[in-house]
Amino acid sequence: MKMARSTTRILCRKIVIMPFITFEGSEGCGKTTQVKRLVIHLEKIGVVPEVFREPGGTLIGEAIRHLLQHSEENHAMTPEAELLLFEASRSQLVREKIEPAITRGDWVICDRFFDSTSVYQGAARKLDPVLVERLNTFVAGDCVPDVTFVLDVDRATARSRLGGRKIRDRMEEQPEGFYERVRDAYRELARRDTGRVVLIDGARHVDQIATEIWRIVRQRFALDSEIRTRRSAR
Ligand code: Z5A
Repeated sequence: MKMARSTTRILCRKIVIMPFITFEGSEGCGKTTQVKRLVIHLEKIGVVPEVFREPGGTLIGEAIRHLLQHSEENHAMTPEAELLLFEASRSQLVREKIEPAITRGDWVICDRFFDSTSVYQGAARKLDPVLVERLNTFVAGDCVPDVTFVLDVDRATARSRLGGRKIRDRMEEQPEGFYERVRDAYRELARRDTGRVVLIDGARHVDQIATEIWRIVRQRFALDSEIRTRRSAR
């Protein structure tokens, strides 16, 4: 199954563009806002992407999301159980939604993916990073994003943006050092994987960030020539 999808993808890349794009960063960095902005840009050129979020995106995934974030029982959750629940949600999402969408030739955008696990459970929770990477590979297989935007903001900025939220989830109740490790780990990821991961200054105005992301997407997936072709065909 995985090999078949991979082959299809390589063959199809020459015929249709079918990128898999993920957004990452600490809570309140503005990911969800930028996912919506990118969708608007894409829809304007006739591309309707499939959009998912993690944890969640499937019936099982949404149930796991509730267990992880808001259920009454979750205060006793161990870091190991948390890791496996995030991976379980992703396993469901990859097989039920992402792989079929990519195979159909759809664009896929995901609000968080396996980098969140490397950063939150690996770096911030300090679980064995080698084990975390093995689980990520086991679950995602060759479903690796083509480009990952990491929105980088400091803690004060993120907090001020989330200040109005009345309901805080379990993941938002960590000590400050936890969030410092999250930010550092995302920056380190961007330094290590320059081909895939793009660090974006998320402290700027929403429009500026959206413009930069759209420019990068157009460049990476050769959309400018596609847009010109469509215009001249009108
Ligand atoms: N987690 C994990 O530990 N391991 C994993 O493997 C996975 C996840 C997949 C998911 O939480 C939690 O699970 C997350 C990581 C963990 N926890 N933490 N901490 P979630 O899905 O509920 O939420 P989130 O992913 O952390 O995102 P968020 O809190 O919803 O924020 P966001 O998507 O980054 O930001 P936003 O919703 O676009 O913006 C937040 C506010 O800021 C909003 O009012 C916007 O209007 C405003 N905003 C956005 N951009 C700007 C700019 N540029 N300027 C000013 N204001 C802005």
